[in-house]
Amino acid sequence: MILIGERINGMFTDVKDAIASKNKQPIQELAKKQTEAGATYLDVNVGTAAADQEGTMQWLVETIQETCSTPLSLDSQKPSVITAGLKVVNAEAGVILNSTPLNKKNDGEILDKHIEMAEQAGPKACIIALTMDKNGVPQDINARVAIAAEIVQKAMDKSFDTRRLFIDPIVLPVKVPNAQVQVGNILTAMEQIKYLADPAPHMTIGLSNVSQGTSKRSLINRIFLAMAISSGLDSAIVDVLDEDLVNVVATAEMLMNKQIYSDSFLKAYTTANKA
Ligand code: THG
Repeated sequence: MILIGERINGMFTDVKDAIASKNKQPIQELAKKQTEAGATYLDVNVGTAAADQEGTMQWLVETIQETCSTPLSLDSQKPSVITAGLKVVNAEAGVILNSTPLNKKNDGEILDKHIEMAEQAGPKACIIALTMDKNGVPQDINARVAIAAEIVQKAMDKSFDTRRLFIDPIVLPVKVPNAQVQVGNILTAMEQIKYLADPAPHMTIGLSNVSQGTSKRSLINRIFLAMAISSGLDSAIVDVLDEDLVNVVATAEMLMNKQIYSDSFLKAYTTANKA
């Protein structure tokens, strides 16, 4: 399972404050802690508070890279913010261009641009493409799969290896009125999306979205993660500092025969995955 640490996101007040005061220490601490907890990539999202999103992305990337060599996932729906991040990122060990919709009313064919940018960034650069287009986030299974098919088609047309593509069916909070049905829709969509290409694209989600505003966040996150792994999820943006959540990943993968059972399977997983 490819785990992308979610914590360096301006949505969290500690990160927002660090950005506002240009205080490197909390950012570097979060980078190191998430790496030790087993993050394959660190998501970097400037949030919405910063006035200069491009400059903030560069400051975050440079600040993290001063202490940590874990590959980064540059997270923004604004192509100019991704471009800014790519100018300073070390992409040798990998980088993800995260939160790319197929296309957008004001920014045009974003996925086309991002595939070119990923090619320029290096052979290990990947893209997380959202099943989202100029009409917004689809609300049913077929529309999600149809957009995913267009995403895969674009990658194949441009000879972009489908293994460098992560498809994200967009998780909505279960608490949003009338959105509860979306959780099941996402699982069914994932089961279909993985057959769109051979080799299959990766499947990823922003796990914590599902529990936003609820009273039992970590329980909901853990159960949904296990269900999604059973539906083909092989990557997720998660709170890797939640040790029980990482144990869910190890257990689900063992139950799906992706890791051999031994009495110490939890320990074996964490030793293999922790830096
Ligand atoms: N798909 C992709 N990328 C994504 C998302 C996605 N990136 C951002 C987000 N969604 C995933 N990351 C988070 C990070 C934090 C939270 C949810 C998803 C979160 N934050 C607290 C909240 O809103 O309640 C912040 C409050 C706090 O604790 O300080 O839940 O879906 N590709």
